[in-house]
Amino acid sequence: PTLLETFSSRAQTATHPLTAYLLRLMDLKASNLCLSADVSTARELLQLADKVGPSIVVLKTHHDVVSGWDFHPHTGTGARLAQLARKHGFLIFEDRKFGDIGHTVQMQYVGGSARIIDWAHIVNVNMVPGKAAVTALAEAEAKWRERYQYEVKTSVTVGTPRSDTFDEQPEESGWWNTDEEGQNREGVGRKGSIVSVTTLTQHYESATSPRFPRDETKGEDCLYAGIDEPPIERGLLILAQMSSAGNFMNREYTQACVEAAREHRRFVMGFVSQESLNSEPDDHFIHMTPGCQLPPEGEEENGTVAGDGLGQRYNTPQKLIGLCGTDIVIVGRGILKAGDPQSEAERYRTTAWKAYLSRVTK
Ligand code: 5IU
Repeated sequence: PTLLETFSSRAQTATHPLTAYLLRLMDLKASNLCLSADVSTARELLQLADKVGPSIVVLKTHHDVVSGWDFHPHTGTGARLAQLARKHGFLIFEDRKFGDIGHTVQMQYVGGSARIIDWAHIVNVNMVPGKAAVTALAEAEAKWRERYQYEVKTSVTVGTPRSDTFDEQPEESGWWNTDEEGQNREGVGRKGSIVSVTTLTQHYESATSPRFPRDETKGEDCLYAGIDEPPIERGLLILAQMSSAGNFMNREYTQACVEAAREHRRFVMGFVSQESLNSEPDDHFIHMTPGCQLPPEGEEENGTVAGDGLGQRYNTPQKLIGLCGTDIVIVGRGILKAGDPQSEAERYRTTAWKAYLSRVTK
């Protein structure tokens, strides 16, 4: 699409179902803001997500900087974030920057204590090890989804709670149903252990199926009427350009990222980049951009803001969205360090949205 095309029109042509969903959400919430929720405790993270949720369309996490992260698949931090995502209407982006060989990144994506794929709609990959990491993650997601759909189908067929067992688990089931102690607790068991189909479905509904909020208090007039829960598909962003000074991602590298994205259009939603990288007619990628701050309220802006002294460089939403043509700005400390993060998030939302509006009405 050209830089003039609106988000709602791009939602019609997007290749990835989750991108189409996100673009519709952006249009409905009038937001192209992602909060980088870099706080250090799980408690702060959940409080923040609940407060800022109405202003954002994406919540970016680094689960490994959060102390007290609860790995429980039903009631843990990931599951509770997924609940907040349903309540407020945003997608969760775990900024994991996978960067290992294919086999390893598959395990890191679906396994471990964190089981990122269960609660994060979006993850990203560092392409340094080569394109195989993208293929490997795509394969892991396809397998996970097949499994998910199978569970949903089975439970629908069964209909009512079934107390008998589900013990014909294939070898790879250990991927997704082992809790941290490997115990068969609350229906989540070790590979080969006995798990009821119903419990598994409940597990997915609570932890992974990001059902869209139906705010009962608002009924049909709810703010986001007209949009449903997101599709089951997970999405990937390729890290094509960085905001930090002196990074090693040159033009050639960025172009290789674009090629990898084109090879996996059904899984790659787009890029973490500093500019729009859509150049061919079939490119329907979305761009999220970190390194964004606004000058203090009332001060005039000229496109950039001083960096953080550790290599981070900042551009304003006007420059990133309006001139460079990216779609979503990712803001961390600009919002987190404000006296009132909630109203500061609104200031960023309106500024970034204005930049988008002026871009498409040029
Ligand atoms: N981040 C960057 N630059 C990048 C990439 C990721 O800053 O090029 I890729 C992350 C790091 C941090 C957030 O989690 O985005 C930016 O936070 P601040 O807005 O607080 O600088």
